[in-house]
Amino acid sequence: MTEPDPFVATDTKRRPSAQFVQPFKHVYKHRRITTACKGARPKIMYRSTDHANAAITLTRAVGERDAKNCLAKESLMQLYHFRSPNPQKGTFALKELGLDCEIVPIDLGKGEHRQPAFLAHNRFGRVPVLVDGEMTLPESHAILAYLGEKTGRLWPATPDGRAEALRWLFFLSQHIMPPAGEVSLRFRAKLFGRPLDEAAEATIKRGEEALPAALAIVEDHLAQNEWMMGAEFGLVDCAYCPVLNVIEKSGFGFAEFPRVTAYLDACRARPAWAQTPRLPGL
Ligand SMILES: N[C@@H](CCC(=O)N[C@@H](CS)C(=O)NCC(=O)O)C(=O)O
Repeated sequence: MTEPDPFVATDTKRRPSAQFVQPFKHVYKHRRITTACKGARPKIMYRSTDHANAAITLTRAVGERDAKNCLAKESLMQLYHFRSPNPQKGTFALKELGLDCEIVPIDLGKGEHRQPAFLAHNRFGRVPVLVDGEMTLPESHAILAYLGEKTGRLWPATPDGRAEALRWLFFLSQHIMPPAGEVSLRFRAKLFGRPLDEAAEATIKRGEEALPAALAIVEDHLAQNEWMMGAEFGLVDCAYCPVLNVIEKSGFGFAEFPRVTAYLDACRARPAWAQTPRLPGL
């Protein structure tokens, strides 16, 4: 006997449109999710071997509009991911927050980030990208801010606290990540077994020369603060840790920056970091 096709509703009275079901076809393979939906039975539980089944069940129960709202609210987020520093900010944060999220691997080595399927999520062809319901969000720091706003955890509650968090995320983007990207050419060359030519050596040197000024700011900040936002670990630390880590793993010495060294060790000692996927050598 052939398996019933889960994408074809047998009850055609309230059959979901193909347009509604289509986006769910490729996701939610092995997850049990619970959905509470107003107007349906108080709690509809389904094993979501595919999300289309859920869409069908809910549509039959409450009609397509409510089912759509319900699923959008209850759906798992998805993080398009590679085990490199920028996506690691997202996975580290998700582990710290204890949030469930489907990790969708994008293999940069195979060029999957340049395929139309991924470019539809981020025209710039970079990971991470977070998808939450109708929202598609590239840029690691925007993702951290979103997770902070969405959960109200590991993120400041006051306007000045939030501005301070953004200040440190912008500082990282603007003043640390560009030279970090340059020095990490050394790490990438080792990872992919490629020799460094003269131009690459010059780029690495430029990064090594630019980093100390920015790291000195972080070093001074850490004189008064255990974590980037003060006494409590937070999402801003989820951004700094993978970047400082790749700088160190690229052979840049932190000897001049003992507080940065201790801070990085403290970040890496967190259980959530141990669970954060990483490339060999990171
Ligand atoms: N500003 C972006 C940078 C993202 C980024 O450059 N990601 C790298 C992986 S760590 C990437 O996707 N590289 C692919 C490429 O450069 O083609 C962010 O913070 O998310």
